[in-house]
Amino acid sequence: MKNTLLRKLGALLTSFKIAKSKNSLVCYIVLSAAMAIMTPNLYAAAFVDDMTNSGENADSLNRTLSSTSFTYTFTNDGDGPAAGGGLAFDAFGAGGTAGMTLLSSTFNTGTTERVTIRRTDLADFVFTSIYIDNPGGNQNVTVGGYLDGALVGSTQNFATGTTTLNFGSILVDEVRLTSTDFFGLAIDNFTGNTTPPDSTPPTITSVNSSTANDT
Ligand SMILES: [Ca+2]
Ligand SMILES: [Ca+2]
Repeated sequence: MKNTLLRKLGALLTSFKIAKSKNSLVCYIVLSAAMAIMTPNLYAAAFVDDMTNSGENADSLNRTLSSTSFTYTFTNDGDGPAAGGGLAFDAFGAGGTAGMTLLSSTFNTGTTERVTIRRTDLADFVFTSIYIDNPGGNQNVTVGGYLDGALVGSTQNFATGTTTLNFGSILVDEVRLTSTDFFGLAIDNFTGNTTPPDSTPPTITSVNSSTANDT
């Protein structure tokens, strides 16, 4: 009777150890998968450039957004930037806040000017939206996201007035604004994420059991 009881107790302890070990293994696998999924996003940082703390007028400006440097450039395409700086900071942003104004050097609708926004290190990022204030009488503006020089999705064209152009978080390495003439067009609230989402499926590289012959 005593031996039977001991055997039952032993069997119970053994099954308890196995269950505990298996639970540990399940926990390990779940945690590993969770870490693999979460780790790439630890470095992702949403950003919004509300154009504050600027005050510069230049053809090219670096702005630090969520610890990442972005470069705004009024290129030499078309008539190029106005003398003294094609990118000027004014208070024509959303709701009368600070905004960045774009100025072509000459009024000539036969040529197309271009302003680009890129990470300074030219790495990919996520582009979400940009606010536009294009005064009445101005030429239309076209905005698009590009990756390795190729258009991502579609460009959006806007005439005059104010709007926020939303691109739904596309992976790009360049945002391009073009117009046959930039004259006082203001941009503001350039938003996105500094780091592209990780498209690689998570993998578990190793699994260790706490006991032998128990997997
Ligand atoms: Ca602003
Ligand atoms: Ca032009």
